[in-house]
Amino acid sequence: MVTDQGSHAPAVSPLVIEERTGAIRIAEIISVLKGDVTALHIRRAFSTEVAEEITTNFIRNAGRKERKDGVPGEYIGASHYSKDAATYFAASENARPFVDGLFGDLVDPVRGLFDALKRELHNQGIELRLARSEHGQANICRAFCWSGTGMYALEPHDDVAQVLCAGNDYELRAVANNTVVALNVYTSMPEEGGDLRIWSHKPTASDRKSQSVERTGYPYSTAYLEPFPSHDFQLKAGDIALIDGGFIHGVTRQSSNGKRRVLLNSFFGFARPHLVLWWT
Ligand SMILES: O=C(O)CCC(=O)C(=O)O
Ligand SMILES: [Fe+2]
Repeated sequence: MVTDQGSHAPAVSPLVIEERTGAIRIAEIISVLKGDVTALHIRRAFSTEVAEEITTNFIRNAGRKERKDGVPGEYIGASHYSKDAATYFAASENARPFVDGLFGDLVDPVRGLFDALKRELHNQGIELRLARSEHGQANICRAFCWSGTGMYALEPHDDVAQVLCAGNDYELRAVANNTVVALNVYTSMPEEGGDLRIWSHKPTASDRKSQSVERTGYPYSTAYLEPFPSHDFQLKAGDIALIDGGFIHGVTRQSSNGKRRVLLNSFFGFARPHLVLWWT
């Protein structure tokens, strides 16, 4: 077996991909959570009417902001990325009314998935809950609309560096030792592009160091990614994608006229054998 001692070439990690149309099943979600499936794409997982209503609520939302951390895009909600726990949980509490405003009185796909997963894990003796601290509790999701104009609308990155680098005051840091699942729920998609691309590579700490992205996991260069095969998920409003966020992924260039690309996003994973945390 190849071990990573820093001097090895970055390893190819095989992608296990499942794509189909229809309702999402709990067993499939758990297969991503356990690391058996790398990426699960469910087409038409929820109705386009619900998708349209959430998109309208995103556009009208008074809490919609421009990102100011070097990642081009707009968002509603809080991100733990580069924040200490006190700041993140306070930001989560402040953003809650705006996150709730995305859904109004809809029965929404994120809460539906959370509740169903919570029920099944509970039957298995495992607790699922939102991450929390004395400063507050995470929200169920945040909403994003990426606006990068280069080769990618969202540059290639991994979602684990930011979890590994979370301070000691974060209970969610323990999830970095297991699969960090990213849940992406698409409510609006452009006519062209905006694919979710995932590469056959799960960087190690030394891989990140070699690319100077050990604290951010963002962005990986085209040259670095060149040796790795990739898979593109072509998405439509109403689709759900769950991926192992440890694999490098990004969003391809999108048509700039017409519909925006809007998604709801959350992370979850095992912090301990009997505890799954969920955060944003
Ligand atoms: O927009 C997407 O499809 C992926 C989003 C993503 O990777 C992230 O928010 O970390
Ligand atoms: Fe990501």
